[in-house]
Amino acid sequence: MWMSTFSRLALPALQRSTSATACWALGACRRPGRAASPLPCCPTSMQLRGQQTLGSASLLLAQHSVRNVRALDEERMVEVEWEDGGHSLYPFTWLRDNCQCPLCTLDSARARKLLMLDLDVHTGVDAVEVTNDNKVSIAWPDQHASVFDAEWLKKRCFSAAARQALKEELFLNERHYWDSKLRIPTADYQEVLHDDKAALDWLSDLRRVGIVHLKGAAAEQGVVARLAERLGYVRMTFYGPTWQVQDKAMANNVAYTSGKLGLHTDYPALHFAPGVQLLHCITDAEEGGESEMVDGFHTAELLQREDPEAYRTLTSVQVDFTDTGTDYCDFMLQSKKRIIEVDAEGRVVRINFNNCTRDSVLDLPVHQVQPFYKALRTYLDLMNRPENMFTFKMTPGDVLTFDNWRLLHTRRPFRSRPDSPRHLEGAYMDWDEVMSRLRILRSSVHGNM
Ligand code: NM2
Ligand code: OGA
Ligand code: ZN
Ligand code: ZN
Repeated sequence: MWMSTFSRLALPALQRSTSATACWALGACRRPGRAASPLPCCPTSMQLRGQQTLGSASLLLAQHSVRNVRALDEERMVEVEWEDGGHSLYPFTWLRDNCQCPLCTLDSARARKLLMLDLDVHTGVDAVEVTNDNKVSIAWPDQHASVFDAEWLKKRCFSAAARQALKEELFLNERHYWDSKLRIPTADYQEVLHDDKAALDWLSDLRRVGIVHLKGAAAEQGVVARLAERLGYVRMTFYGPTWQVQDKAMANNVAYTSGKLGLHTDYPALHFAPGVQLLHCITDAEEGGESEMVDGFHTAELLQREDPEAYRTLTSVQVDFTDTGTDYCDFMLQSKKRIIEVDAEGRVVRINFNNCTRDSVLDLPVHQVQPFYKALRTYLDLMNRPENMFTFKMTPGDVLTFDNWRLLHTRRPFRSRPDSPRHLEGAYMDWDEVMSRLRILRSSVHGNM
């Protein structure tokens, strides 16, 4: 079960994205500028959860067919009128650019062959018509002809609702925020290796909730490598393709001691930090060593509400990170990161913080130093509140898989059994590879979407 504590604050975003999907499914694809009622077919929040939303959207989509087409020469767009009464607009240039014929597309690569150099970005249209098999056919002034499939066009409708729905289908950006009451999503290690539906559920939960507990692996090395191979490949770093978390003499990383680690994301010293972490317990501690996990996106949202000034500081100030040593090979890393990273629309996309590798070099005007510490401390205090922190004790055979761009994690100090030191094996992956596998699994489990 992936169901977790639902942040009240997470709901508005969820409603926005999913109602758009529903509108799209119902064919409410409107012409830009034409007044559409804001959410004409908005279901209740209880209907909105899960990826059935996407599945049902695609099923309904398959029913769309074209009633009529016409070229709007003034606007330089083709207007498609759908059988259900909705309309979509497609710019001439975009249609010519995306001609699906073998001259313009290399089918074996599913990629565009047409060069920008050969695209007339001011092209007109000679004629448009609906074919007998319900496709949209266009004759171009340069004697070229294109034929577009109705479903293909419908999916690429430029309305805000359709774009939002397709974005959600492609990127699954809808997140379920959680706190200490998280009911951690669980999956079986053998099942995710051998069953596509189980693997799809694992990755969907990993994306949406940010953490999944895999049970039932052997207590020996090789498990995280096997999981990465199931999905694609590991993200290599200076700590090797996989790495052993143990209390080591002359440790080259604070994680390789038996001490308490503060809440951190792994590897902010890399400008492109690993997106996903796989952490497998081979030998547990006699005492201590519990994992504490916090939803960095949820708590960033809480910070924005409770202390907007601190939020502004952490989303704007660049902090230096550093990591020097030898492991897979020798390394001397420097990076500059905002601790709370937001995208162009101001949405939080990544948390970057490890106090062990935060550099003493701090490239700030001197008067910004104290406000920075105050903001950081406020965010960490908020995250360390018991109500925001989920605590978990790994036992041998457990694998924690989690979103390293979103979660912060800690380990409590531990004492090993005299004859069997605590041992975790870890590996990183990147979100591109994980999302790639998720999309492939989704199309094989649910049919092509
Ligand atoms: N390890 C576990 O940011 C960090 O240095 C996190 C990385 C050593 C690969 C620890
Ligand atoms: C790490 C880490 C957790 C643990 O190695 O970066 O967070 O439980 N380890 O040892
Ligand atoms: Zn063509
Ligand atoms: Zn870590």
